[in-house]
Amino acid sequence: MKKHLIITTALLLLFSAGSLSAQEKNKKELSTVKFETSIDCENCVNTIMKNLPFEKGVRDVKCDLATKEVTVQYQKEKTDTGKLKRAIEKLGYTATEKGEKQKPAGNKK
Ligand SMILES: [Cu+2]
Repeated sequence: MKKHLIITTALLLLFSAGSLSAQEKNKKELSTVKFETSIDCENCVNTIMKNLPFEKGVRDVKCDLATKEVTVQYQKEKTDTGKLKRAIEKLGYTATEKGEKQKPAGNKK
């Protein structure tokens, strides 16, 4: 009886460890890219915010009017910075990649 309990506990531990590493993996596949764009007013921001989040693989979009930067969090396996750049250009703005930042788990910051 006691042995059975130990096995059940071990299985439960194994299961939760498995789902944890799956979450960890998902996090690793997310990347963030910053574009310097030609947005110059609230309307531009609205246009970006209304359209860009619907691009394939886009998880999060942030616009900063002061710096004209558009920050996009995306899934690496579904899109890439070139496609995101074209997506912004399709909306009528210029977009220059400011550098790709990976977000691995446990990054110092
Ligand atoms: Cu504008």
